[in-house]
Amino acid sequence: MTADPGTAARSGAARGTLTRRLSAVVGESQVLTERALAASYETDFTGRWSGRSLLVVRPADPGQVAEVVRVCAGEGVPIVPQGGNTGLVGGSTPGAEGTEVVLSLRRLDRLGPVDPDARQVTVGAGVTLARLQRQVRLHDLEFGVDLASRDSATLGGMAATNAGGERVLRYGTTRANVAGVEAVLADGSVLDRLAGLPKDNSGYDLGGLLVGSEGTLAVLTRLRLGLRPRLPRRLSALLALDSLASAVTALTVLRRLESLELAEFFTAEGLDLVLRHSGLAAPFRQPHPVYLLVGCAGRRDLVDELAEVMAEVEVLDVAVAVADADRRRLAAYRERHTEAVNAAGTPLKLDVTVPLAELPGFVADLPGLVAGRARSYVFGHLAEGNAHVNLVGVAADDEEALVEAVLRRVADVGGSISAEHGIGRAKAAYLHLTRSPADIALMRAVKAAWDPAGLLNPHAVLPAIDCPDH
Ligand code: 2HG
Ligand code: ZN
Repeated sequence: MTADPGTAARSGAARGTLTRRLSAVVGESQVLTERALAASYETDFTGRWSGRSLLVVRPADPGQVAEVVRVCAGEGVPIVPQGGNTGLVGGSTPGAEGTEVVLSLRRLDRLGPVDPDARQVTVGAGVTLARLQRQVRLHDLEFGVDLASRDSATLGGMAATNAGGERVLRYGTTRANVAGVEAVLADGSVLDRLAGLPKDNSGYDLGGLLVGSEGTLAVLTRLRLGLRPRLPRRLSALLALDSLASAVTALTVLRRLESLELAEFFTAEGLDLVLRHSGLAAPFRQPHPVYLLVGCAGRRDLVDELAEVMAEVEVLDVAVAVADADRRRLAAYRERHTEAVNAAGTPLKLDVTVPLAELPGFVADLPGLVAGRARSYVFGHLAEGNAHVNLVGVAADDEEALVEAVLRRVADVGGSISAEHGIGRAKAAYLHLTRSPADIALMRAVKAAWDPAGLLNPHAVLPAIDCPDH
């Protein structure tokens, strides 16, 4: 379709005014209007979510973010906030229309001093997880959340999406590790809930509501994060098992270990893909149906502790690692799934969670459900029943039907259509499968209260229209 030249000229003029006004706030070099410069902000890691921005703006501090939001609000221009662009549900990339400003928070990278008494630290939204980890380690402390994209994922993005990751079974999701937030509201005013008071029952938890709101209610600029003492001893083990049901049984036993902090599952198909993609040597002499990567951290001898409970676990094979390099090698078999799947083709990613008792049946049914329509790779976080269903080779005209089939199955067994990646654009149309009409109506009312003009990440989370089968 050819654009009406009149409309194009008008929108070109509007873009020129916006560019000038934003340049006055952040400096000309931080407003990216050229395709080549904006491109990396417009496409996600998988290549599935690719759009066009009106422009990309890169403020340096919370004050500039407030000004940028004020200018955009004044011009009626929608904003898509973006952190490290590691999200997987199209929640931080623009749509195809070229009407949204991408607001990159990456330059908000101030890392405040660690407060060893409160065990807290204040960080800019653009600080990466890996940088935080390095810094707090110097104080013998650590941050509870860890995930494979740690080198690029920013704390602002992690809070906005309530990222989960590998250690939720011990330390909870990002929500449990955020003590306070600062955010710019839709009109450019600032919500300051950064004090990090462990007790504060003075009314609604406004900052808490922003965690997991995916940039639809406000723009997170700074975070007060809770830290924990660093545990000196670590151990990883890779268990080979005959089925996912056996992995669930093994987990029940392993949970007696106070030191347990991660339990990640993957299957023979996924490991085979990782080995072919990475060139890593296989962990065992022969392949096995299911693998469980276990991680422990504590103060005592973890090898003895693990050996004690392992006597009750039926495994086909096991590899144990204590030295950092060996632990990293075992972790790579699980952590390199995402890149290996991506190399196999642009995946359809369904990050779902089902009650743990339902997980083995759900995963066993998947190949039948997608037979002849996709290759499926499933891996994830066992304790939360969180399966990352990656479908490769899906025909474009079958995508919707396939997503719906899998997500309906999730709903049927009492699960959630998003465990940890969020709803973004990818799942908005399916929200009604696991959230009630009353839930969605309340979410819409919350959205209207925070963002009356609907300019903050307008296409994320809430479906554009009410779904018919409500
Ligand atoms: C993980 O657990 C991430 O590695 C990404 O949540 C999952 O690639 C995926 O589907
Ligand atoms: Zn995950």
